[in-house]
Amino acid sequence: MAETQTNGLEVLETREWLDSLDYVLSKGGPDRAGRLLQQLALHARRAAGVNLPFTATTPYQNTIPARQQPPFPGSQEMERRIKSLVRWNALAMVVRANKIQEGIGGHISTYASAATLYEVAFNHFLHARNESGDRDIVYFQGHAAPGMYGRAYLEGRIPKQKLENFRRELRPGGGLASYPHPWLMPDFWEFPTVSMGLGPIQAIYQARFIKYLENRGLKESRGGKVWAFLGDGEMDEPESLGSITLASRERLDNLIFVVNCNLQRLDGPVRGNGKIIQELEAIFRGAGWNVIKVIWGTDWDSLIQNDRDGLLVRRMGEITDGQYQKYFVESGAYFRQNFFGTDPRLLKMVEHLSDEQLARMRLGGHDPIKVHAGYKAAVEHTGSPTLILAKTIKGYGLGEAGEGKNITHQQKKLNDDELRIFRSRFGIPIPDGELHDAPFYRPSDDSAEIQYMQERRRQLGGYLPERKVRSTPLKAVPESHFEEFYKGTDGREASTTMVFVRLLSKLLRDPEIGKLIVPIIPDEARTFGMEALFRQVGSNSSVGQLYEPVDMDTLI
Ligand SMILES: Cc1ncc(C[n+]2csc(CCOP(=O)(O)OP(=O)(O)O)c2C)c(N)n1
Ligand SMILES: [Mg+2]
Repeated sequence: MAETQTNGLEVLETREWLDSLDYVLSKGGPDRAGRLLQQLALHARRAAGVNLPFTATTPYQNTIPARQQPPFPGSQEMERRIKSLVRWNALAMVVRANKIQEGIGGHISTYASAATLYEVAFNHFLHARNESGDRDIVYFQGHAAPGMYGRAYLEGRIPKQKLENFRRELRPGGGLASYPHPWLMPDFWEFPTVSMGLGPIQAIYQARFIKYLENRGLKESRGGKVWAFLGDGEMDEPESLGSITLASRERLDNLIFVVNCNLQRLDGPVRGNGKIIQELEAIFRGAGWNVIKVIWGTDWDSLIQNDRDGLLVRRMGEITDGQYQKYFVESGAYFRQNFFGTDPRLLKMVEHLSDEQLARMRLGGHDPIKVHAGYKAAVEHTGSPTLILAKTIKGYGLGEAGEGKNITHQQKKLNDDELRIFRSRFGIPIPDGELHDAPFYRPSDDSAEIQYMQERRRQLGGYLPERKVRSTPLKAVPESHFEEFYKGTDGREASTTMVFVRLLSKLLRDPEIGKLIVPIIPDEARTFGMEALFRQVGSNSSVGQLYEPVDMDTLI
C-alpha cells in the first residue's frame, strides 16, 4: 500500500472502500465489480481529471484466484504416477544414448520442467478427435521431444528398440529424431518446431487458415484448437512475436500459446534483472491477447488469501527472475531470510512453515490443479487468442544434477547417485543394482497406470502426436487452359506479370479448380493489373467490409 496510508483516517477510508468492494464482489461477482471499477475511474476522470496510469501488467500472481478454479477432473495420484514414468523414460533415453555413444546429445531439463504442462494437456485437453469430428493441432516444443517419445513408449506406440536408438536413426530397427519433423518421422511428427521460433509463427498462420476454411464453409467440423508449447527463451526469437497482432486482429480464439517460463534459456537466465512473465504479459496484453498467468501452486493459496494488505504480492513483484532462480537452488532458510526477511509481517506469515516446507512450495507450472484451471479458461475463452504463462523450474527433479542451474540444459549424463535420487524422488520401481544402465521402465498393459492413460486418450479421440495423410488428390486442370500461351503473343509485347495474371484469371474461372484457388496479394494488386479480381473473386476478410472503398466506382 502507498506510503500516504500511514495516516489513520486514510487507512480507515481505504478499508471502508475495500469492504464495499468485497460486498459487491460477493453479491454481484467479478464482472459486476469490474464494471463498477470502470465507472469509478471514468467518474474520477470526468469530475476531477484523475488520470490513472496505464498499466500493461497485472500483479505477479495467478490470473485465476483459488476460489474461482474448477475442480480437477481426474485422479491426481494416478496422473502423478504416469507423469513420473514419462519423466523417467525421457531421462533414461538421453542418459542411455550418451552412455552408449559419447556426445550423442539430447535434452533432459526442458521436458523435466514442462512435464506437468504436457501431462495435464494429454490427459484432459488435447483432442485427436472431438464430438464434431474436429481435432486439436499441437506444436510441441522441439527440445521437449524426449517427453513425447517417453509417453508414446508407455502408450505402446514406440518400441523400446527405437528409444534405444534415440538420435541414431540409421541403426538397425530404426531410431528417433532429435527434434520434431514430419520428414524424419512421417507417422509421428506433424510439424517441425526447431529452430526456435518456428512453432509460434506457424501456429498463428495455421489458426488463421483454419478460421478461413470455416468462414468459407470449406471445413464443417468445429471446436478444434491450435496449441503451441513454447520456451520462454524462444519468445525472444523475432518469429515468435512477429505476427502476434495478426492473431488478435483476426480474433483467433482457436489459438493457445503455452509458454514454459522456467526463467532459463540455453546456458543463462532469460531475464536475470527483470521478469519474463511480466514482460510477456505486457507485450501480449498490449497486442490484444487474453493472458493467463499460472505462477503459484496450491501451497501458496492460503498465504495469498491471508495477504489482506497486499504485502506478499508486492514482495513477489519486487524479486527479479535471477533471484527467483537463486531460490530454486537454495535452502528454505535462505528463502525465508532473503524473501520474507525484509518485513517482520512477512516473516510472521510463514512462521508456521518449516524451512523444508518453504523450500518445497510448488510453483504454478508444476501444479496440475493450477495448470488445469488455466487451460480450461483458455479453451473456454472467446474473441481473442490466449497466452498462458506458466512458471516452472528448469531441470525439475534433477536436484544437484542440475535443477535450476545454468548448466542444466546441457546435462546429458547422470552418475549412479544422481540416477538413484531421481528414481527415488519419482518412485520408479527399479532396484539399485540395475540403475547404472538407466533401463527403460514400462508397467504391463493391464497395470492401472497404462489402463488410465489409454482410457484418457480414448476419451480424447486417439493419440497425439500422430501424423496421418488425409489429402485426396485433385483432378489435373484441362490442357486447353494453357493453349493460348503455347502460341505466343504474335509480335505483341507481353510481360511475365501480364501473362501470369491472365493465366490466374483463367484458372479462377474454372468451376473445378477455381474455387480452390486463394489469391493472397498483400499489396500491388493494381500495379500488376489484377484490380479486376476485386470484383470477380472478392477479397477476404473475417469481419466483412466495414467501410466504403474510395475506388468503389472505378473498379470494373
Ligand atoms: C533459432 C535457434 N537458435 C538457437 C538454438 C539453440 N538452442 C536450443 S535450445 C535453446 C534455449 C532454449 O531456451 P527456452 O526457449 O527457454 O527453452 P527451455 O529449454 O528453457 O524450455 C537454444 C538457444 C535453436 N534451437 N534455435
Ligand atoms: Mg526456458
